[in-house]
Amino acid sequence: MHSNVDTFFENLWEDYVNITPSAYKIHELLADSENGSDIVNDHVAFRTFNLPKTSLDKLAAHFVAMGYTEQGSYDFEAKKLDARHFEHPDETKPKVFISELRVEQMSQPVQQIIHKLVDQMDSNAVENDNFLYSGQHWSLTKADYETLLEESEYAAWLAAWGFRANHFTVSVNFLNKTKELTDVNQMLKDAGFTLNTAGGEIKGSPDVFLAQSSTMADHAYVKFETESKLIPSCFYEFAQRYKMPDGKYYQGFVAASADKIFESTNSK
Ligand code: OOG
Ligand code: NI
Repeated sequence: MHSNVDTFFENLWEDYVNITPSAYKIHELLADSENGSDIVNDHVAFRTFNLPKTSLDKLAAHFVAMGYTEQGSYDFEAKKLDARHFEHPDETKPKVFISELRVEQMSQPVQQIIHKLVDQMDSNAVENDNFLYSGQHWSLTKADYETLLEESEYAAWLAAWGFRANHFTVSVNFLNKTKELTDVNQMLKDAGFTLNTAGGEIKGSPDVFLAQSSTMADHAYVKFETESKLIPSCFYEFAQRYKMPDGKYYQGFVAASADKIFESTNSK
């Protein structure tokens, strides 16, 4: 288990940018480095299967060991996912959003493929220091990837990319250049990035104390058993938080918005 939060996020970032080169350009675009202002990350997100070797709880244990505590839980009926979020006592550390697929609710063929993958994992792999940026622990055929993709884009993404940050999230509140998500979206579009428009470019609003947007995922080559293929990898998200009536910034997530953010790894 990691003890140093900063080293952990540096390693996680390194793995993420490897398959998400847009992230560098987005940092250049939004950070005000001439004035010494860097990007603050609102949160990072992970995806997993709800099987004993890979459960949300086992991923979360890494964060609990780093001082994080569970703060909220979310249910995604249509996508058959459960999620929880975790916060660190130091508010400048990114929040963590972990979701898991309810494997038992998938069709028999899909369940069989997922079990075939997870059976290839070392039984204690999830406890390794580097597990959360260790990628794929199995070999996957293109045919199996495509079967998963037909039923659950989430399952296909996870089968292809394994365990790693699915996205980092710029905290718009901490930017120097602007503190408005609409401005950020315009800057991104002017620079040629494609935004996720599922449920509208902006998901959420001041009414739910959180507004979010995201790019559509980059594409990167993934190795299947006999060939490589260019598929959606990871994306970048942007979050603007609003004050609640008690004067504190909302720190949770919004299920209706998250439901659409998941679609940032869709092909179309
Ligand atoms: C997570 C999607 C939800 C958010 O901020 O609401 C999310 C995912 O795509 O794995 O990140
Ligand atoms: Ni997110």
